[in-house]
Amino acid sequence: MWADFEALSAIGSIGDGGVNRPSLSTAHLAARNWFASRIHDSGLELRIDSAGNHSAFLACDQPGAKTLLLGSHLDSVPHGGRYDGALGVLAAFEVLRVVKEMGERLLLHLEAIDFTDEEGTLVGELGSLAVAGNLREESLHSPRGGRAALVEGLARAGLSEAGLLAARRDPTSLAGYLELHIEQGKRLLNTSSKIGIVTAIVGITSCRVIFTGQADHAGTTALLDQRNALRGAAHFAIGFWEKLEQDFSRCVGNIGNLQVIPGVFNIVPERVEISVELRAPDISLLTRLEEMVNELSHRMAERFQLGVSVEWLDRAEPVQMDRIFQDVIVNACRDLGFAFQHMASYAGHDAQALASICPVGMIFVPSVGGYSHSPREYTDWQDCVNGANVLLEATLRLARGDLG
Ligand code: HGY
Ligand code: MN
Ligand code: MN
Repeated sequence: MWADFEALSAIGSIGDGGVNRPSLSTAHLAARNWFASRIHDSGLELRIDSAGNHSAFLACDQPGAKTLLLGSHLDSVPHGGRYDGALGVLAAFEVLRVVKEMGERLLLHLEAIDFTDEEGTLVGELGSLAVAGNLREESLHSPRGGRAALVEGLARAGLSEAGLLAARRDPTSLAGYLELHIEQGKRLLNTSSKIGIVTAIVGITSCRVIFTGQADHAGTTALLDQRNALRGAAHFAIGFWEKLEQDFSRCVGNIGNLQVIPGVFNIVPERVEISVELRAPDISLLTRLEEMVNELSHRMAERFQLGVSVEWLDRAEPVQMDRIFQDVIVNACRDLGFAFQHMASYAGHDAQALASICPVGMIFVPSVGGYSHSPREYTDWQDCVNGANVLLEATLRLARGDLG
């Protein structure tokens, strides 16, 4: 697993410990080709579905058996870390290799899967939504990464929109999904726990807030006469963070990008596009966050005589992890002697998309410094191995029908 991790980390490496493997980029496709070749070398069956999801498959000999999915994603955020997603795919792959070596007759087929575009540089949880049958055509027409990027990525990967929409799996064929992932935060660090057992994943929604004003000469137009789109956008941003601090302590929000048009020194900005992402542990809080963005953006537009539109993009609902799967992970931790704690995830994961069609469970290991989505992302290798062993133990328990 270590050798595979080192080899994979070199694909799309940016030299400072991070990787740049946005979904369906040449670096991401190189990582997928590497994964396919490793699957071939392992003697496991390689499967690639019409959403581009890549899997290693290990069949059991039980007629009519269901499949237990294990995995995560090989795509990364731009200039991200080398553990996010990659650890989960490699640990799942290692579990299948170990089970194959053991030669034990299990009750479930096992599949180690790499999902397309978990990170949302194109759509978000694209491959897992496709498998769940919940991918909407509208998501492909106005994806949060932009329509052109999606079309180019699909063409580069030899995929099609029709193929994405046809990748639905029969839910009755799945026994469930288990994912090992780095925590991407600091909560495990300050405790004696070696393992996090995920109880729920927050709901995530994103939007573009677009303020429109009037381009004018920056030198001859007095501030009071300006319809300055950036002024409204700036007051919106400040108000957004103040509201988050004052009224939404259990939520998180981010302004990830702000485009100023025409964006030159001597023209009053006539248009500003703000990329906003909101996350909340339950649906009522997520709705209140959305209402706050709508109200604040329209109030700032009125104050500065601007036009405003809020384009809501995809919304991933908050989901609960399966109780039985959580208990199986608890028993695996106890078998292995690892201290653990239950915790919600403020990061989105493919498990979120699959929760609508099968039981899901997630295992967290500590992130040093809590860093993630940056080259500083790091997890001690022993913690990676601990997580992989918990994944193996939990998989064996589920595949033996040992849910006690
Ligand atoms: O953004 C997230 O929470 C995840 O890393 N895709
Ligand atoms: Mn991830
Ligand atoms: Mn991520």
